[in-house]
Amino acid sequence: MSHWQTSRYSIDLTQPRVMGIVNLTPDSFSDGGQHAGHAAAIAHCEQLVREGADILDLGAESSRPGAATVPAEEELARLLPVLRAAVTMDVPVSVDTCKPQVMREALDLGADIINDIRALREPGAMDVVAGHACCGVVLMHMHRDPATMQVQPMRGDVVPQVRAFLHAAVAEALARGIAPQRIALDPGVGFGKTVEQNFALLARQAELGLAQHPWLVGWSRKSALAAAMGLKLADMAALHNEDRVAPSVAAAILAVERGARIVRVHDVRHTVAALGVWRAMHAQQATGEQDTKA
Ligand code: HH2
Repeated sequence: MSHWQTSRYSIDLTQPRVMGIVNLTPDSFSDGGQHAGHAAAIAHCEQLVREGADILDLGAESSRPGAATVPAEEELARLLPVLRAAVTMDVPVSVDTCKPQVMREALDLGADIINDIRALREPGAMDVVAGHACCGVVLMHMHRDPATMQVQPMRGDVVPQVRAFLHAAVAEALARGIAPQRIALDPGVGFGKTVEQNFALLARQAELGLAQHPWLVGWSRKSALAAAMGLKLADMAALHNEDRVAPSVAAAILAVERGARIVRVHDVRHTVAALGVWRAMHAQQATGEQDTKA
């Protein structure tokens, strides 16, 4: 798995990649409507690309705990004007959606990746992705749905449960003719898991297996990080964005160190800088290993 096949790009994963988040929702928990205006959102896409984003991820429906769904027409009205501009920016563009109608229109406009927090479980979603020649797809684990996931989070050891869920999702996608090199997987940090369960998924990321697919992980600004900062869960939402950068970047680097190939982040500039340090160390490790062999 050195590359991820997407509509227009075969993404080289020999280096970890940064997926920059562009939330087009007025109710997003992290940037609360800041980019709701199309022009501001397009400018934000351009800024993330300048900062070194390898992929843009456009989402027009919030999935924060308790969030309500929006009709497809509204999601499309928020998404399409920004997507039209984003596909001209020379980076792969992902669309974060669960709805088959939104997937179809996004792919028709040139989107490269469908990022589905419901792992193509909505009726018709699998048909759209399977019907496309080569778009990439992210299959993510979510327990229940955004409206209810934190009311009754998962129980017990999440690692085998997440592995079994994603194993089944991949099997179904392959059976429907989606080529394996198109599929990336995501353990779904914060989607129906307790703080401890989220950190178990980080600590034991390697145990998730399914190594023939790249892992994409999204720790950015998630409330589970609040516990590590000595805060109550609810206090994370009240924090200034700049105070959420350091824990988010730390979690992204820990995830990469445990094998993640793509990190989904709000703070692209800081994550790219931190990955520079990670890369510099690994380059020396590789050199050292070669010297030892010589
Ligand atoms: N997290 C969110 C949304 N989409 N997609 C993937 N693959 N992985 C994630 O962890 C993930 C995701 C929620 O975060 P955010 O986009 O910041 O918030 P909101 O959904 O409220 O806009």
